[in-house]
Amino acid sequence: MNIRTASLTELVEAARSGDNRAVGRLLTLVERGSAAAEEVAALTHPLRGNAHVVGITGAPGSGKSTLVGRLLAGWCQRGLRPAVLAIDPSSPISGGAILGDRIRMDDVIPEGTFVRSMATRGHQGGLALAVPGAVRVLDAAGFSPIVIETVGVGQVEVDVVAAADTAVVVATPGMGDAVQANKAGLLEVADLFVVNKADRPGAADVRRDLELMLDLAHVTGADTDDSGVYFRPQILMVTATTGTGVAEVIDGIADHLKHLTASGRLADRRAHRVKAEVRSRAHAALEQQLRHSMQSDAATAALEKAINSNFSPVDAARKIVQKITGD
Ligand SMILES: Nc1nc2c(ncn2[C@@H]2O[C@H](COP(=O)(O)OP(=O)(O)OP(=O)(O)O)[C@@H](O)[C@H]2O)c(=O)[nH]1
Ligand SMILES: [Mg+2]
Repeated sequence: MNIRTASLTELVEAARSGDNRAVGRLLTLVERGSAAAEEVAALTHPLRGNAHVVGITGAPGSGKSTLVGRLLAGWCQRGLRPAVLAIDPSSPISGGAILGDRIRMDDVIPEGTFVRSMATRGHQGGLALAVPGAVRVLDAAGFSPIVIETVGVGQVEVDVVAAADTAVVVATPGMGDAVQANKAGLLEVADLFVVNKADRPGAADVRRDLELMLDLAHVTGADTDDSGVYFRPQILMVTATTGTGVAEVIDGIADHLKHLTASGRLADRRAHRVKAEVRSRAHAALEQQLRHSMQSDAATAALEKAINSNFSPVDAARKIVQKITGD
């Protein structure tokens, strides 16, 4: 099959039968956005919907990529077929990493796994559309677990991780990570904490800080969901560079999936994910209409009037929205 000239249906078929080049091509289309991305999203829904989606986040340089490389190897040993979507905040043009010493995923990929970086800058429609689309392609191709690795700094990145089945937050000694994670809202979304670089001094302090914050959340009931289900995230000490503690992380991730299945929460999380994607797609569609509508004569006239101040911005905005909704 010629990857460049194949139809989207052929590409999806090929991806499903294990052709990783087809998977790569589909992910490129999803990443670019536009009509082809929408068609891929439609063709891959709901082909399987069984993959265990694992979000991993942490500060720059906390060792996420090193950890993910270890997890991939461990999963492969257990007969799984994992894939990774690394959401890369660095510019695709400069290729510049935030830290000079970061691990390139290429260096840690075991055979049989699939790893893909997705640049976030200049992305049409943004991560909110690209990530669910990409996850569905990987799921259709039969990969599981599917890891989404993000640098947990912005709200969008936190949302991406929160939308996973299992959210793993990586903290390290000496960076005030527990406090930072709390501020970023990561404490609420975490299902499992990894204290990485446990070979460094201060790791026990990070653990203690996290325990205290979890205790506090439990006392206030902030950690218990609507149906009263309580799951206390484990805090695992890891040295990703040597692999110490990685087996426990693999077990912890599997345990969390068992909990989700047994408590019925898995269906809720997946429903939440579909809802979030539908919302993002509707949002993008409306925004496009708005852009279009802003160029209309009526919008130009309303803007003109608002600038010359005999028309309030509220009225001008209403007028423009009316053009879209027809009210
Ligand atoms: N001492 C020690 N160093 C580690 C450990 N894990 C990772 N590192 C080092 O930390 C540095 C950053 O590791 P990465 O895996 O690139 O971290 P990252 O979180 O993926 O970084 P970004 O993708 O840039 O956010 C590298 O030099 C690693 O070798 C660990 O357990 N102990
Ligand atoms: Mg990394």
